[in-house]
Amino acid sequence: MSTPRKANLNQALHSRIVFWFFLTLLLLWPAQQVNADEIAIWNFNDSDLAVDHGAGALTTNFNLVNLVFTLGGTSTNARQGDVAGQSMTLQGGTSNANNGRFLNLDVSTVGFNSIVISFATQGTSTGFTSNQFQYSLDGVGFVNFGAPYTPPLTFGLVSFDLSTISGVNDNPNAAFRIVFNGATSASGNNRIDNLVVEGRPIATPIPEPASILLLSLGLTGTLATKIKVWRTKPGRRRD
Ligand SMILES: [Ca+2]
Ligand SMILES: [Ca+2]
Repeated sequence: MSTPRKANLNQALHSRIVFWFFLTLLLLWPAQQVNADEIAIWNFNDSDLAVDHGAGALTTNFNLVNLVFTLGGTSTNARQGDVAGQSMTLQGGTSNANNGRFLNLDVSTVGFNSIVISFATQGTSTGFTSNQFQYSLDGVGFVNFGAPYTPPLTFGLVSFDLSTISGVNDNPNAAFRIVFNGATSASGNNRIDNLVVEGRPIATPIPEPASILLLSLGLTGTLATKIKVWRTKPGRRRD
C-alpha cells in the first residue's frame, strides 16, 4: 500500500469516527427539564396555618374565631399525594367584621422565576364575593394583581400567574395577599384548600448540543490543520 493512500484512508476513518461520535452525542443529549417546582404548600389537613411542604409563612388579620378548619376539603390542586382532608374556612363574622381583612403569604422566591400562586376555593352566597389578589416585592407595600374574583359555589381552581412580574422572581422578600370583601352575613364564608406557591428553578445556562458540536468540530479542524502543518514541514516523515 502506498504511503499517500494509507494517509488518506486514516484521515477518512478519523473523519467518520468524529462524525458518528458527535452524532451520537447529539441524539443522546437529554432534553432540558423546565418543570415548575413547588416552593410552599398548605393543605390545611392538620388544622393550622403552618406550611405543610416547603417553606413560607401564612398569617392573617381575620378575627381568629372566624378562621376554622372543616372537613370537606378537596383533591383539587392537591400536591405531593396530599389527601382532601380538611380545608380552611373564613367567615364574615359579626357585623361582617372581616370584610377588608386578608391572608398574607411571605414566601422567599430565591432561586425561582415564573411564580404562580394557586388554590382551590368555594364560597357561600353570603360569603366573600369580591376578593383581590395582591403581590409585594418588599413584603410591605402590596399591588393589586388582576380583577377581584368571586369563588364558585363548589370547589374550583383559582390561579395567579406572576411570570410577567419580574420583581417577584428570585426575591427573598416576595409576599402575596388575598383581601376579602363582599360578605353579607356572619356565617357567610369562603373555603380554601391546597394553597400552592410554585416557580421554575433558575438554571445555570447549559451549552446547547449544536454549540458543543460546532465548538468540537472547530477544535477538531484546528487539530487536523496543526497535524498537517507538522507533517509537511521540511525534514518530517510524511507517511
Ligand atoms: Ca399545616
Ligand atoms: Ca385539605
